[in-house]
Amino acid sequence: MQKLIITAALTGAEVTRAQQPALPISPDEIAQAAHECAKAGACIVHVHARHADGSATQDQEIYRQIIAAIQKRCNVIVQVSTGGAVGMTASERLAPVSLRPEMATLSMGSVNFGDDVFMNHPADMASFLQAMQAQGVKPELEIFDTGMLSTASRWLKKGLLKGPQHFDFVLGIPGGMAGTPAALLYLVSQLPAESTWTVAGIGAAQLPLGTLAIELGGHVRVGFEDNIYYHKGELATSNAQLVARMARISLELGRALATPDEARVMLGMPSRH
Ligand code: KMH
Ligand code: ZN
Repeated sequence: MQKLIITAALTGAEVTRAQQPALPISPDEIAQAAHECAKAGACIVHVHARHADGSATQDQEIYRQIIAAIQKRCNVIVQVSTGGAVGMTASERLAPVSLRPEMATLSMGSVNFGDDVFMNHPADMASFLQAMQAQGVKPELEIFDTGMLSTASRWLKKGLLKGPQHFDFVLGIPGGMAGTPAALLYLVSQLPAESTWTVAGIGAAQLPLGTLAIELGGHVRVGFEDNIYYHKGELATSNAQLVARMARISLELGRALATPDEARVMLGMPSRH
């Protein structure tokens, strides 16, 4: 089995300080959290920017500061969000990609998102992919429901996507696919050949789906974007605490952890530029 790649989704666009007092918000706090997660075993950090007041933003300058602050501290792979927050325009969401981060997310379709709709028009998705390809940014394909995986397969057949792809199954969003083992097993059964995949279980699904992914040969995403608790009713003290638990489980199950450089090779990415 491949070594395990742990992604830490540090901040997200929705969680507030009121809900999770340890949520990193400023570029320095995000970089500090990234460094702690890297020390705990994470190879990728999925980042969202926030204004100082905590509101979500895709401001390029804030992303630039976040990326620089992380790279000053550690060698972790920085993956920027192009999902941003519900309601943002496509051009707003795409802004951090021109900074040429190593990776960026690419949502593969629209989905109800709690009481909102997370819109991803096919034309916008295609233009996001084109921008990533032009800038040498590795996309991580975000799958919230089965039709999105079919879209990715179609894009592979058409040659829009080329070579082995890395997928993130985001399971348990109200409106998306459920955070259950059966849902994960189905998605894995539908993956195009040679794909790599990770799972982001939302809320209480984070721990069981992460553990299942370790057993199945997939990879794992944890962090405050998806889950703010360590146990039911007990807030996690940091993103790194959630990473460390996954790292421990993986090692207990006999699966070694990838370093960021090993993850770059596994994901077909160039060494750090
Ligand atoms: N905040 C969500 C609406 C991504 O980062 O690419 C979208 C999201 C996905 O978080
Ligand atoms: Zn995100």
